[in-house]
Amino acid sequence: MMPALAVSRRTRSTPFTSRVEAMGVQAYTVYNHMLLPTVFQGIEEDYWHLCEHVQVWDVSCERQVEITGQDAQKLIQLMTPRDLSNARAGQCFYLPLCDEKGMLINDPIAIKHSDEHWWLSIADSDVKLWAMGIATGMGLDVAVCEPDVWPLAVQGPKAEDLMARVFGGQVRDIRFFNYRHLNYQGTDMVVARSGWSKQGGFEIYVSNAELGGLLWDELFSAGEDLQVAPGCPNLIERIESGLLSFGNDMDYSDTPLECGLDKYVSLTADIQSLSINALRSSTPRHQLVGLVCEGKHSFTATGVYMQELCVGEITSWAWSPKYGVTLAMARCSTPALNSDVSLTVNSDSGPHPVVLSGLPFDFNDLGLTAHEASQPQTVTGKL
Ligand code: THG
Repeated sequence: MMPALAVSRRTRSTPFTSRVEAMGVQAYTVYNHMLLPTVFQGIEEDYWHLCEHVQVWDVSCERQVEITGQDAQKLIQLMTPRDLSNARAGQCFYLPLCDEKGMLINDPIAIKHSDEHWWLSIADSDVKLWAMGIATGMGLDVAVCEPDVWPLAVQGPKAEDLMARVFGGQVRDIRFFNYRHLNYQGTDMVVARSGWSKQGGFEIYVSNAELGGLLWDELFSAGEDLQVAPGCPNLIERIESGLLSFGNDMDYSDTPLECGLDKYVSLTADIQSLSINALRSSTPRHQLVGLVCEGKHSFTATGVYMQELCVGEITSWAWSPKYGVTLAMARCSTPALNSDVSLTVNSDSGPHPVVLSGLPFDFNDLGLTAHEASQPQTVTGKL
């Protein structure tokens, strides 16, 4: 039997927890000291549903770190090596946050309200403490806090139709990684086109706990014929889509240049960022890559081998029912990646060869075709 998670004030509940439990959540993880559902019907059932219909996700654990004051933009720029000099209100930005050695601290979505007001919608690490430390140490004119805002994600191909029924047709005009202030029952809410899946959708930054319950219920009644269901970030979908998980695929010991986040690092820009000098002179020691393994496996051991030599470790993996292969993300040493020698991993059934891929996976290039939920799954690639 799986041990249960003992919930207390330290493992914070959310305004949606009662709904999530009434609708059959099967497991939680703890993220930013808060409950995050991980399974409803089953990982594979949830996956197919997400790819075909629409789901409502309690992602309240994506806490907001709010930075306000004269130096707000200055502090945000110090925290990230991504050039934000052209950032406008109404936009969201995926940001690596890095320390003075160039090591990752977190990878939030930043929401710009104005030069003097930003939110960082954080992954699982204590960004508020780090931001407060920099602000105090450098004497910046800012206030840093974690306001009570609970993101609710609406994800899947029918997400836009469902959102239009609840918030009006204006949601259709919100572009990817942009947001608008929309009124819900007299309360202003930030609604962005974003979310931790590649099936399309929105995130509602719910700023009133009581309205949160109402909104949850309204999304479910308005979406009945769209087969709306409760969901959560899905392991299979996010690996297929190449979305990285801080704490799993990268952590405090990686630079963004070692995780394929190069396009969010503005190496040549003239910016005041704590990490930019270190990143300019750094040489990647390892690289986060994709691995594809024929068949359905359980990677209980995480080593990646070049003959007898361990040259890397698997950071996340999942069986892909759509492509009929097991996919993994792995952190591999740079010299091993530049060699022609093939790589192997160990599963519950012994050693297996793997095909190396960039991230996100390019399934066309791998010669893999997508199967629908009802089709038999066979491997057809050049694996
Ligand atoms: N939504 C919100 N907050 C979050 C997440 C989220 N905080 C934690 C975590 N997720 C942060 N990590 C990511 C990682 C990837 C993306 C979003 C958040 C993402 N990336 C797109 C991609 O990789 O293609 C687009 C990035 C871009 O190019 O701008 O969406 O999900 N509120």
